[in-house]
Order: sequence, then structure tokens, then C-alpha cells
Amino acid sequence: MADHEEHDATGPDADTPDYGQAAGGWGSLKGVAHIFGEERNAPLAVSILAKLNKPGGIMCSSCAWAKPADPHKFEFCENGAKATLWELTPARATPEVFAERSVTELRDLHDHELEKLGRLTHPLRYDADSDRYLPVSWSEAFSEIGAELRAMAPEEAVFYSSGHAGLEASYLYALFARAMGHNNLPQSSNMCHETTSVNLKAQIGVPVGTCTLEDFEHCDAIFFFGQNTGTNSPRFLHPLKAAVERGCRIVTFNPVRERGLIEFVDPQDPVQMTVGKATKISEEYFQVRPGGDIAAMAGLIKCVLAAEDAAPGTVLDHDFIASETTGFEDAMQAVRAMDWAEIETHSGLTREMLQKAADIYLGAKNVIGIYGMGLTQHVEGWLNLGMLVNLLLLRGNIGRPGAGISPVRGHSNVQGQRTVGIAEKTGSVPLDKLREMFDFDPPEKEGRNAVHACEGILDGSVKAMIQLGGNLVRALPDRARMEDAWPSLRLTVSIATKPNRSHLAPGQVSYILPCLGRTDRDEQDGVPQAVTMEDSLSHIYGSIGTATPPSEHCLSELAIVAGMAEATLPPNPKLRWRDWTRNYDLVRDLVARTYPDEFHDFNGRMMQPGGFYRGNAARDRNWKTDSGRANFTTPTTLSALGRDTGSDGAVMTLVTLRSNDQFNTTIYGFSDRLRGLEGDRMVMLVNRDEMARLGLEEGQRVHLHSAIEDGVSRVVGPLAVTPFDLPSGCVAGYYPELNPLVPLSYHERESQTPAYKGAPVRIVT
Ligand SMILES: Nc1nc2c(c(=O)[nH]1)N[C@H]1C(S)=C(S)[C@@H](COP(=O)(O)OP(=O)(O)OC[C@H]3O[C@@H](n4cnc5c(=O)[nH]c(N)nc54)[C@H](O)[C@@H]3O)O[C@H]1N2
Ligand SMILES: Nc1nc2c(c(=O)[nH]1)N[C@H]1C(S)=C(S)[C@@H](COP(=O)(O)OP(=O)(O)OC[C@H]3O[C@@H](n4cnc5c(=O)[nH]c(N)nc54)[C@H](O)[C@@H]3O)O[C@H]1N2
Ligand SMILES: [Mo]
Repeated sequence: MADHEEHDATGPDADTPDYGQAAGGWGSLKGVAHIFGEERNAPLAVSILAKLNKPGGIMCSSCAWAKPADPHKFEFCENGAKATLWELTPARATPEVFAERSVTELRDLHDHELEKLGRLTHPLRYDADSDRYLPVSWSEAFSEIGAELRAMAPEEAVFYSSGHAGLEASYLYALFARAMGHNNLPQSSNMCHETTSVNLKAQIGVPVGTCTLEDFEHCDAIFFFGQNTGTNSPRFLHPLKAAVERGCRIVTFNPVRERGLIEFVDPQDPVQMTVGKATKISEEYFQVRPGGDIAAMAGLIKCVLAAEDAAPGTVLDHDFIASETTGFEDAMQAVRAMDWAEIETHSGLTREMLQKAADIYLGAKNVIGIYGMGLTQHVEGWLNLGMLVNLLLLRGNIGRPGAGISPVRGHSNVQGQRTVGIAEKTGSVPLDKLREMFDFDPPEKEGRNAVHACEGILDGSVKAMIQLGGNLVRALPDRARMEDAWPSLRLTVSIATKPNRSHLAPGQVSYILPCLGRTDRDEQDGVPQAVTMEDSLSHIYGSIGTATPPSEHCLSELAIVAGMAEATLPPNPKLRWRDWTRNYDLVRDLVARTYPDEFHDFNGRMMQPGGFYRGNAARDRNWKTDSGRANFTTPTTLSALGRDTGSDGAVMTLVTLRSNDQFNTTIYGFSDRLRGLEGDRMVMLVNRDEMARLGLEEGQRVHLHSAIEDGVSRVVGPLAVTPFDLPSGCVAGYYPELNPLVPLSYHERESQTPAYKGAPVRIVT
């Protein structure tokens, strides 16, 4: 047994401010109990929660973390339970609810209240005269949507999806777009891990991570960059705890001391729960400046090179570098030329700290690099990833058991939707196969991603926005501008489970279409249907809902997609929308035919415990890059912010955060328990030194203004000044409240992922 640390979980340790309890523990149970109390659906909820993430059960609709083959008794976390209970609410947003309030009146509700109206029960059409959503029949809805789509050029329509819907509905949605004649298939990952899809693909030939759960049982060190496990993928804390307990060393780089990466009380461990002992997760925790990871990793690499220089031939994996990679010399020359003083300034970390981290890297045979939005949502996100890949390649830490790179994905099926064809870039879509299978000519022209779709809405070249889940009006950058532009759309259609902000910015013709959720029973011709999804570690599982649907008028996502497609497209005997709606096995057969390497015998394998693995070329050191090798990336800058940070100290870097009490734009409540922040989301977090420097008082109300001067005014406030342990030079606050401050044009260079973690702002008192 390793000498990992267990310590008292109730009080703060010397260098940690008291943010309340450790991640997990009783606090997480209280968080669930609170939602239980609010949603009043206990017996049903207990039976559903018991099936969550178990083979043959229901796959959680919260995050994309793996579902192990041998699950815990309760294989769900606080946030998965919240997401499930939120969907199982007995509240109903019926036509009567919409008759009571006009859309203008609904806009006065907080997003939290809006979703609390409950599950949508009827298809609704916006009526401009009464400013209300009125019930319509499905056949009216489909035929008008079809007529509207037929009346526009295919490229004027955009089909967004938010990473939720199963592989079956997703495959058909992409097929519908292509049969209509466009590839405008942006997805939530355009605001999320698109940086990964584009850059990891260029660097190591795969658009996804290379690790599986087993690797976490064999790694000796884990380097964590900008991923908040305790809030966003809490079930991942279990393999992390197990890793620490067998001696794996964890090093974290994050501007915020996130509780879950500091310590964890396992709610399934009676001893830890009773005596209040927590497992320390990160051995070293470095509060890197936002955008400072390139510099931090440059420091780490310099230390590794110095160790090699001191003992040539013993530190780097020379055989691997020579036979499997390119670009080593150029990249290393650039890193060697970097100046320590600049590295310290940009990272906000000292050379000693980076040496300490490098020593852990060098002492470990197998290293895993983990990352999330802290690396992807920056202008120079490509280089954040490039430097992490560089660091790992130096010692052959990709394509070997116990090692690898592991982006942690967001939505439960965000990765899978891409796998089955929801892609605005057609590079990985077998268009020839589609042509052969369905007898139409799929368009080859690249479609619009989320940023390009927004540009099209602003300039009028996009006329229809269909949303398969999601809440774009809230999630997008430049929100105020986009919300104002939304009603200029000719057609808006939202396939949703609950009312949200996007529904309150109706286009000229606007529909809300109520769908079944993941927990709902979906029977077609009397036969219960399964849907499937893919997790962050590329495993695919079936999920079967059992709850009674909120109303007989809700249709499955697949049925809605098929209904719209049939009403839009000219008849084609190969496009059997009705048959596919009656039996999802048929759709899985299509997926298997289209992607035989990954999905052969899809129907036979989908209920396999732990899911079936679709494989990963880089894991096998089969590099599907332009060079045929893993590519080192030559750094061109030390800051991921992609801009001059100014010298007068007036421009601050804005980091937008998720709380423990939200799932993206769904706000469950106002308790950010793990950060010790309660009650108010309209806050500006800043450290006490900066408050003194800027003359700010705790609780003072301020406004934030964008510091990007392009003729657009971007302001949010009033925000309560809240002292918080952050590096200097930055402020933080919540997504989505602060989204109007991130300009559409401020995005990652290669993939256009909005740079939500680095926008420049000024504080106005
Ligand atoms: N409960 C819950 N679970 C979720 C979600 C949710 O909203 N709620 N959302 C889901 C989705 S769609 C996604 S994509 C994932 C998101 O999960 P994460 O990838 O964890 O995303 P964030 O919470 O946005 O930010 C991650 C961390 O980056 C840190 N950070 C900010 N800037 C920097 C930087 O420059 N460098 C470094 N090293 N760190 C930085 C922040 O302090 C934060 O801890 O979670 C998914 N799971
Ligand atoms: N400032 C800032 N902005 C961000 C981010 C950030 O870190 N900072 N993160 C970005 C990221 S990572 C992401 S992924 C995006 C998320 O952007 P989206 O995916 O567009 O937004 P969500 O909030 O996840 O979508 C919530 C809505 O989905 C609908 N929904 C829920 N369950 C279902 C279902 O089963 N089926 C259907 N059809 N609908 C359902 C509900 O109506 C709910 O209101 O936001 C991005 N925006
Ligand atoms: Mo995401």
C-alpha cells in the first residue's frame, strides 16, 4: 500500500482556504437530497437511480465519464443524480402554462425557474399576435417545418445538436442534413472540445483521447490541466482515488484550487464517510495563471531536457522519438530558447515549482495527461494541446498501457455523435458509402461550425436553426448580440425536454418539439427501444429508459428527426424513415454498415458490460497524421491568450466557470458548495491583493466591459465583488451569465472554439 495521505476532511489545511467540505462525502448526499425534496418523486427516482450506469440500465444523461463493467452499488454521483431527478420532475410545462404567460413575460423568469416549469408535453408553435406558444399537432408541425426547409437553399439551414441524443437519432440527423444537401452540423463540441477534435487529430492522428479505464490502474503519475473533476465528472474521482491509494502521483495545474482535485471523501466508503477522512488527490497543486499552461509546460520540458543533458541517453525515449515521431529537434530548440523569467511571468509559477513537477514526471514510468476546458477554450488552445503532447512524447507516454492523453468530454454522447457523422467537416465521414447506401449525392463542401453559424445569423445567410437539444442562445459567445439576432431567423425549431431561453427568442416561424428523455420508456410497436452512446474513453453502451413519459404527445428524438426528414425530403425508397422509427435495431444496422470497423455487430454488442471499445489508432501507435508519425509541435508563443495582456494592469483576463449546481445552461440551484460560494451567481471573483490594488470592496457592485474594441458594446453587471483565491491579473464568474463578454471573434485559432477562459475585460465601478 502506498503512503498516500488520508486526512481530516472537515477543516482547511495550511495552504487551502476553507471552501466547505471535500468533494464527495455528506455534502454530495445533501446536494442530491435537496433536489429530491424539490422534485418530490422519490420512489420512481430511487428505482431509476439504482439502474444508472449499470449494464442493461440507463446511462446517465450528465457527463461522458466511463461506465465500468463492474459498477459500484450506486454508480452515480451527486450531479448525475441531479440531472436524472431534474428530468424525472413531476412538473409539466403544458399548453396551459404557456397560455398563462406571454413569451415576453416568460423572459422575466430566471433560467432556473424557466426549466422548473417542467417537462414539455405538447408540440408548440409560436403565435406572434398573442406572443404565445400554442399547441399544434405533430403533423402540422412536421409539414410546416418541411415546407419552410424546402423553400430555402439547403445551405441556409443549420442543424445543431448538443451532445445528448443517442447514436441512432444522431446518425439519422446527419443523414437528413446531407440528404437535404448541406453539412451544416455544428455541435456543442464546437464550444468545447473542438480544439481536441482538430488539433489532437493533427498531432497524433486521433480526434479523441487514447486512454481506457485500465490505464488508470497502471499509471504512475497523472498530470491534470484545467479539468474540474469534482464538479464535472465526479465518478472519475473513484479511479483517481484508487490510483492515489496504489501510489500514483497527481499533479494539477489550475488557477482555481478546485476541491475535488484536492481531496475526496468516497460516499461509497462507509469508513471514510463515518470518520470524515478524505483522500488527498493532488500531491502538487499549481495555481497557474489562466492561459499560462504553455509556459508551464515549456518549463517542465526544459527541466526534462536538462535532466537528459546531465545524463545523456537515460531520460528521453530516444528509440520512440526516432522511430515514431517528427519535429522533435525544432520543437525542442524552440523550448530551449525560451527564457525562464518569461516562463515564470506567463505561468505565474516559479522555476522551483516547475522543477518539482518535472521531477514527478521524470520519476514516473507511465504518465497520463488529462485536460478539459482550461486548455481547449483559449485562442492558442492548439498549442496548449501541442505542448502536452510534446511533454508526453518525450518519454514515449502515448500508445503504451498505463500512459496516454485523456481529454475529459462534456455531454454524455458528445463524442459519439461525432463518431456517427454529426460533423461539419466531412473528412472522417464516408460520403461514398452514404451515396452507395442511400442513393443520393452527399454534399462535400464543409459546413458551418457554431461560430460560422452565428456569423451567418448575423449577416442573414443562415435562415433556419434546428436544435436537437441544447440552449444555444445561452451557451454561445457574444450572447447579447446573438439573442438580439435570433428572431431575425426565418425558422427556429428546438427539440427539447424542458423550456429554455432559446425558446424565448422565436424566429418568424418557431416550434418547440417535446421529446422523450433518456430515462423515459420508449416503446415502438409495443417493443421497448434502446438507444446508445459513447463515453470519453470511446466505449459504447445501450441504455433503456423505464420511466413513464411526461405525456403521450412526447416523441423520441429519433421519431422527431425522422418526421422532419420525411416531411422535407423528396421520396427515396432507400430512406425508410418510418421503418427506422419503428425499430432502432435497423438504424444500428445502418451505423454498422457505414462504420464497420468500429460498429460491426452493433446490436449484438451494445449491452456488453462496460460497453464495447471502438478502438483508437494512436493507442496502437498507428499514427493517422499527415506525416504518418506523432508530431511534435513547435511553440510560437508562451501565452495561450493570443493577445497582448497590456501593461497598465487595467485589463483583466476573464475565466468563466461552471458551478457544482448547474449542468451547462441548466441551473439546478445557487449553491457552489465545493467553492464555498452560495446564493448568488452574479459575482465577480478576484483575489484580495487585486481588490486592494484596484480599490475594490467586498460586496461592491461593479460592471465588466469587454476590452476588445470592435465597435460592439459588451457589458455585464452589476456583479458583486467576491474575494476568492485566484492568481493575479484575472477575474472569474459564471457561465452562462458572463457570456455576453466573450466576443464571437475571440476563439481558438484552428478550431474556432470560443476562448471562454481568456477574454479580456475591464472592471467599471
Ligand atoms: N455538473 C456538471 N457536469 C458537467 C457540466 C456541467 O456544467 N455541470 N458540463 C459538461 C460539459 S459540456 C463539459 S465540456 C465538461 C466541462 O468540464 P471542465 O473541462 O472541467 O470545464 P470547466 O468547468 O469549464 O473548467 C475546467 C477548469 O479549468 C480551469 N481553468 C480555467 N482557465 C484555465 C487555464 O488557463 N489553465 C488551466 N490549467 N485551467 C484553467 C477552471 O478553473 C476549471 O477548474 O463538464 C461536463 N460535465
Ligand atoms: N462562457 C462559457 N460558455 C460556454 C462554456 C463555458 O465553459 N463558458 N462551455 C461551452 C460548452 S463546453 C458547451 S458543451 C456548451 C453547451 O451548450 P448546449 O449543449 O447548447 O447547452 P445545454 O445547457 O447543455 O442544453 C440544455 C438544454 O438541453 C435540453 N435537453 C436536456 N436534455 C435533453 C434531451 O434528452 N434531449 C433533448 N433534445 N434536449 C434535452 C433542455 O431543454 C435544456 O434546456 O456551452 C458552451 N458555453
Ligand atoms: Mo462541453
